Amino acid sequence: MAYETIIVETRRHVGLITLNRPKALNALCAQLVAELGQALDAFEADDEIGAIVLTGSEKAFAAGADIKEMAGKSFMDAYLADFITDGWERITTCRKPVIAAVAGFALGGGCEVAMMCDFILAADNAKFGQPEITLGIIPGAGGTQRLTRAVGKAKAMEMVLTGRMIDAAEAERAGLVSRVVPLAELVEEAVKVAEKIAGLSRPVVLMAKEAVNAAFETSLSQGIRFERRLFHATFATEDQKEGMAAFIEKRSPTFRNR
Ligand code: CO8
Repeated sequence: MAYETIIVETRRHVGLITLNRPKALNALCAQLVAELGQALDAFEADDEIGAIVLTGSEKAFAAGADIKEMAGKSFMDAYLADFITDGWERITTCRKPVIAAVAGFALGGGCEVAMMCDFILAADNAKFGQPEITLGIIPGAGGTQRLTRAVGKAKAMEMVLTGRMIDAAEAERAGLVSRVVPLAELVEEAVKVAEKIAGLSRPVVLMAKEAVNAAFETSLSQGIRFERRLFHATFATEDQKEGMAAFIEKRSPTFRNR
């Protein structure tokens, strides 16, 4: 598949997608969003791939939706085309884990795309923000919802109402990112984490991801019930037998994704 706005590579059992519109700081134009969706489809369908890393450049993960593309849209253009469902949420339907490796600016739609991933590893130069208000719009790809769930009302409200950016250290303190690493190590660290996940039992990884995601959609008691059912289901896998036997025999497990 020939892509023009992203670079797609495979590192062992990891799919690596690099947003690649450097002149526009990886602004998320329609073509990029469509290509991102195609690359995710391909990695989802590839049995060799166990986890996916999504990254940008050292200067920008993505500086938002493409303002030049959006500027002339009318309400009717946006409404009738349902501007946003068009591929934008594809990351959230991925069953395989997707890690965002964020360096530089992750603004507007860029911050929203990072938050759609399962977790964010940030470089020490990362900056997160929802500056839409300064353009006369509000976030439209989950910014008001996912940011609020991640950092709480006070910080989300300030960021969304003022457009203030937060740096990597503040993002880590607020719980938006799982870890901050030196810029030079970001992609390799993210790939290493993804390789670790890819080396575990695929069905059990999918169940773990599904269970954590249930925490955002259910009451505590429903979520715990859901977790319990999946927990029970892990005992039906060969990988559970292998994982526990390997522990008892003091050796490394070989998971067969069964
Ligand atoms: N869209 C289009 N082009 C952009 C964008 C963008 N979001 N961001 C940067 N660029 C372009 C600039 O226009 C410039 O291009 P050119 O050289 O042709 O003029 C080039 O990238 C470099 O940018 P700067 O010269 O501005 O670089 P600086 O280092 O001086 O500044 C900033 C970097 C601070 C990141 C600055 O570029 C900026 O403020 N960018 C806009 C950030 C922003 O407002 N993002 C939010 C966009 S709105 C949005 O994301 C809504 C999402 C809704 C989701 C629903 C979608 C369906």
